[in-house]
Amino acid sequence: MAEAVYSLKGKRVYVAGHRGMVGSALVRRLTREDCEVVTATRQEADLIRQSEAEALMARLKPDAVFIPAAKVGGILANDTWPAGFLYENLMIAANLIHAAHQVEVEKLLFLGSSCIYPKLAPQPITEDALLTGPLEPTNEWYAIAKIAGIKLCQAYRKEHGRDFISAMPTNLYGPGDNYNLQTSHVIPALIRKAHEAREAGAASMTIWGTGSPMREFLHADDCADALVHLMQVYSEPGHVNVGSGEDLTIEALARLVMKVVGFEGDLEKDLSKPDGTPRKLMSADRLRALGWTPKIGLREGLKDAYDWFLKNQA
Ligand code: GFB
Repeated sequence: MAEAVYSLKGKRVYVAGHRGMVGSALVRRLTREDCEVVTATRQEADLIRQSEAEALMARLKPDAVFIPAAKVGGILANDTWPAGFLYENLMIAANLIHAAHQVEVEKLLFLGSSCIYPKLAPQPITEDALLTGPLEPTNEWYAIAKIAGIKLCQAYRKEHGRDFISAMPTNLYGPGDNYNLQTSHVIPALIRKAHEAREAGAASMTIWGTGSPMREFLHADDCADALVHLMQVYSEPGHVNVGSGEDLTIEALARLVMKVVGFEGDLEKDLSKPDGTPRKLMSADRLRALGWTPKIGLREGLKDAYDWFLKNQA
């Protein structure tokens, strides 16, 4: 178990993007720490606007900052709106990290994504694979913005001695996910498709692509727990992978979701849709060595996500 290097006790902690899936999981998780959580809605401060981000940070004067705020989406959204994914994510990262430096935030954790790694990185992907090869074209825009965020944290550490760190989570899912079939990630899409196929008594449901790409998944509550842990035990320039350490094919995932939802029809494939990167299993070694392991298995996590869907979206 790694030693604590930063205590959240009695601290004022700003969670940027608290209405998103990871941000809301972080706010839930932080209720177990003896700290004061502060947030702001987009109406109060649009983080894409530098003056608003700086004014907010000056008003909140947090001791610690988590940055899960981002424009996020699945493979099709990333591929369809490259300008939005690059511009908005660059602005959020630059505005918040610089503003945190201005108000002398003690500790900051920036969140990225496993898509920062080269498309054909050796598996499992270790942190040092960053910037060793070309990115996956469907999400290079988002990836470049997130790589810039990692580099900003490192630059402010190097030039100004700031304790700013970065974590790169794998594909996440859980309560509060986006269930819009055009913009969502794969898990909410499969849950919704299986649910609607079952309700309609359909003979089949359709997945995008060949079903052969492999993906690793982590429940948002596990992710939030790992982020709070990193905030307390980690203080290095290098980013840390946050994953479950296990992956499966999209077809196997679809069959598991069908079981959880109770849809017994066939699986069809829409080959006009992209597969994206063939595999992106991240090495979990660095995070394990820091004393953290996931607690929510995939089947259990899918049940939890489906419960949330039934209560909030169905
Ligand atoms: O979750 P997803 O959209 O994102 O897709 P990525 C994962 C895989 O599931 C792809 C397949 O191979 C999709 O083709 N898939 C099958 C589906 N059926 C569906 C469906 O109905 N909806 C969706 N969305 N996918 C994203 C990046 O990549 O991952 C982001 O674009 C970010 O930048 C995020 O990094 C975590 O894993 O391909």
